[in-house]
Order: sequence, then C-alpha cells, then structure tokens
Amino acid sequence: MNATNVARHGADVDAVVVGAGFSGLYMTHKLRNEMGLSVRGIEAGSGPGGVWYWNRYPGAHTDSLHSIYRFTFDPALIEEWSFDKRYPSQQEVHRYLEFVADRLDLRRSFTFNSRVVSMHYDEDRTVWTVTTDTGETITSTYVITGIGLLTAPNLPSIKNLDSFQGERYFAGKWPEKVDLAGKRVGLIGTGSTGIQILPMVAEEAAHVSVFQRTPNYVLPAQNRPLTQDEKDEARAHYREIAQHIRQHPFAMRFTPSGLNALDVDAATRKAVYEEGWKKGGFYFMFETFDDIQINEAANETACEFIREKIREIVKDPETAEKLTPRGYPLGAKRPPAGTNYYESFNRENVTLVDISNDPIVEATRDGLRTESAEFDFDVLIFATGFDASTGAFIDIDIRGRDGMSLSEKWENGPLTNLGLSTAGFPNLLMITGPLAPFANLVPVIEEAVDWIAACIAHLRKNGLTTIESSEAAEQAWAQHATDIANMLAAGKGESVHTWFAGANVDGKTHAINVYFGGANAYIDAIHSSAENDFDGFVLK
Ligand code: NA7
Repeated sequence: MNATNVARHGADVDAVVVGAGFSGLYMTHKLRNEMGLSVRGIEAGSGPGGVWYWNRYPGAHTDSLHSIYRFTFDPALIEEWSFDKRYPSQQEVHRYLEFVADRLDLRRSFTFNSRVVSMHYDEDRTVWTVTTDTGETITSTYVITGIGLLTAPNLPSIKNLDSFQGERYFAGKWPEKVDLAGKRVGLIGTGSTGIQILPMVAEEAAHVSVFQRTPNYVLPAQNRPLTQDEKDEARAHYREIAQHIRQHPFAMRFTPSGLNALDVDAATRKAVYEEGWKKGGFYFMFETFDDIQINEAANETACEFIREKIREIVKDPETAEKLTPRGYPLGAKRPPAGTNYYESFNRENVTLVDISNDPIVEATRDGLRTESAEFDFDVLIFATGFDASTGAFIDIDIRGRDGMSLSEKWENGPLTNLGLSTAGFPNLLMITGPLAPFANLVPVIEEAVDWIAACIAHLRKNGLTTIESSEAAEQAWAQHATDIANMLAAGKGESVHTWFAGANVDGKTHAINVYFGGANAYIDAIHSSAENDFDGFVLK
C-alpha cells in the first residue's frame, strides 16, 4: 500500500525513522506498508543492516541461536530464508537484513549515507524538525529511533594516541578490507568483540598482543553449520518458538532445568556443567542450574568450573592465571561466547598483556607503553566497546518541549517508561531505548514496534496529537530497573566496568541503563499498557 495520508500539521512526513537495522526496517514496514503512513528513513550506513552493517570485524557472529534471531511477523520471511550457521555470522545476518529490506521493498523509504545530527520539537506546531549531516531538514509528526543499544563507540582516551604511526581500527566500524597478513597487531579489549576477533586475527597476523584489563568468563560458542533437519525444524515450528521465547526472561529458547547447583553433589554438578559447556554459549547459563542467576554461592560453583576449564586449556600456568576471572560473579559482565579463544593463548604468536596492574600510559610512534614495558605494532585494534544504550541518543542534539536537551535530562542516568518514551519529548518514540530489556533483542524489537504502531493508530483514531511518558511512570520504571539489577549478578558489575551500568565509559554517570526484570515481564508490561489505553503515558 502506498502512503495515503497527507502528513498532519504541514509536516513533510508522518514519521521519520532513524536507523535501518532490525528496528528501523520493521517499523518502516509497519507504518508504511501496513498503515499507509508516509515514512522517511535515515541511515548512516550505505545500506540496511544496523549493527550488522558496522560490525564487520573478523569473527563477528551472534550469540543468539539462528532460530530466535529473525523476524516472525511475516511467514514469507520464514519460508524464504534459512541461516547456515547455528550462530549466524555477521555476513549472514547482514545478508538477511538486506533480504528483508528487498522483500518488503523498504529501501526506497530510506536515505542512506546520511546521519541524523539533530531533532528539535516545535510545541506550537507539534512537529519535529530532523536535520542530517548532509544538510537536509525534514519535518515530521513522529520521530522513531531504531538506533541500537551498542552503536556509539567507546574509545579510551590514550595519551598521545595520534603519535602512533601505524594503522588504527575500531572493531565496531571495521572497514571493508583490512590486510593483517604478516603484521604485528595490538588488540585492546577482551569483551564479546575482542574474544571473537583474537582467534581470527591470530591466524593471519605475525603476532598479536592482547591488552586485557578485566578477565572475562568466556563460554565456548560451539558454533557449527546447521543440518537440513535443524533448518527444517526451525521453520516448521517458528510460531511455537516465537511464543516460547516471549515467555523467557532473556527471550531465548531455553527451558529452566529445575535444578539448583547447591542442591546436588559435586559430581552431579560437574556433570551438569560439562553438558552445558558442550552445548555451548548461553546454554551454560540458562540450562544448567536455575540458582546461578540469583544465588552468589551457586554462581561461584559455575565460576569455579570455568576457572578449571581455563587451567585445562591454557598450557602456560602464568597466562592461565592472568586469564582467570575472580572477584565478580558470572553474569555481572555480559559473558561472551567464543571459538578457540582460550586455545589462542597456546599459539606462539599470541601474548597476553595484563594491564590491570600495569596500565597503558601512552601511545608511542610505534605502539603502546605501559608502566613497565613498551610494545611495538603495525596495527592497533580497539575492541573497547560502546557508550551503550544512551550514547547513540546523546550523539544527536535532541531537544523536546521548551528546548529541553535530552542529554541534560539524562545526565544522572536515563529515564524512560518501558524504553519507549520519555517525558517532555512528545512523539519521540524509541524502539528498545534505554531501560528496555537486556535480552535477545529481535523479538523484543518486534513487540516494541507493534506497540508503537498500535499507539500511533490509537492517536489517529481518537483525534489525539501527542504521546509521551508521564513523569511518574518513568521515575517508577527507572527505580524498578535499578532495584531488579541490584538483586542480580548484573547489578554487581560496577567494579568491573560493565556497560550495563554505564561504568565502562570515562566520565559517564553510573546508572543502570537496561532492564533485567525479563523480556517476558517487559512484554507483559507493554501489552498491559496498550490494553489499558496506554497507561503510564500522557496522550493529548
Ligand atoms: P565490552 O563488552 O564493553 O568490552 C570492552 C572491552 O574493552 C573490555 O575488555 C574492556 O575492559 C576493554 N576496555 C574498555 N575500555 C578500556 C580501556 N580504557 N583500557 C583498556 N581496556 C578497555 O564491548 P564489546 O564490544 O566486546 O561487546 C559489547 C557487546 O556487544 C556485548 O556485550 C554483546 O552484547 C555484543 P574492562 O572489562 O572494562 O576492564
């Protein structure tokens, strides 16, 4: 269906959608193809893909199983697409999103190679003015962000960095082609990104020095090609799978084991963990013992199992010891899933540099200097993570009612109702904005997009002009998110610089910026709000 409605209040379009990842693509489909609104999409990349467009670094893949990392709103998309790997690679997910954009004819609604730099609200006209870095200005009734949770780079401020004469790359903005063959590489960061990059780069480079500040609990992904039967099963049962994952706290295809680590003997415990390790990735967290999320002593048994694995895999005891995480629970940091990560440290051409007690002091012409040593490289890779959740919003000059700046409003931590809207910014709607769940995000995105579409339909049907969160509801939601995090391992990560709490970025306020109460509870909450005339939101 083509746009049939002239945008209201003299605006150029009904809706500007920012971003062409999972969120922006589905939102555009919903508003334009299903509801007939005029939509303008803006995307900084040269094509669709969102985080899967930018994160082209070697080894990038999902930590979500193939069967739960795709749209389920359209049976044709299920029928016509299968992933090839158990955990699809960046290339696969990128191709998938290109396929979705083409299948639903979405590209023509987007302007690519264009970045939104400001969004200002005019209260008299109830219209937003969106400006891009190409100098374009668009007015719109609604502005909807699909700008991702992990998009704004976190680049540490290293003294004299510009004096380094070699090549420099940030993993999350990896160029099309990088030749590392025969080069000496410095890799900073051992989160999900760094641990995926290392084994790939070590195959190619002459030498890799890995700069580690905090050791991680790295689970084995156990990635492999899918069999035809697995692909068929995922396709045949996609509706049940979609329903099942919406009832899981992390929107994943797991079933709690019904076992508690502290209720079984040591031999049983080891056997259960061994099975979880073999299955790989988040199976280890969610299908071994139910109490490891909530009981510190139970959690410690899982940590100890992983420490033992590190000692078994890594041949040099000193390196194994440096790689061993201690003093914080599994889940306080986002546990990465790797392939041959610990094994890489048995290679002749990989060295671990522990910078926890010997920090990087400055960059030199040829590399990096820590307090006690100098390291020379041809290439420096930053796998240092993201200014998560709020960062992509703060990078845009967003001003709501009376010129209020969003970055000033969120100075002491983000305030949203259900990650969808914030008071004082009418008709700014966020798809999984700050304080949306930490989970496998595709189903959560589908639910948030459906909620926003239902909300806009409700406004139009009832002759209403604006929606925004009530102040009381967003205060209550932020407090609830903080209270929940404090009860869980995820709330114990401040001391280990976790991005969950904004603690990974120099100078950022430490405040929880994702919701740990469960994707299932979140989905119930947004359904309940929609069913009760958008309770918690002010509609005018
Ligand atoms: P993460 O998980 O935030 O990891 C970033 C890594 O970079 C981590 O090891 C950090 O050490 C390290 N880091 C960050 N700043 C510095 C400085 N200043 N000096 C040294 N080391 C530093 O980001 P990823 O990109 O790996 O993963 C992000 C998400 O993407 C992940 O959670 C998945 O959801 C997908 P630290 O641990 O803070 O000591």
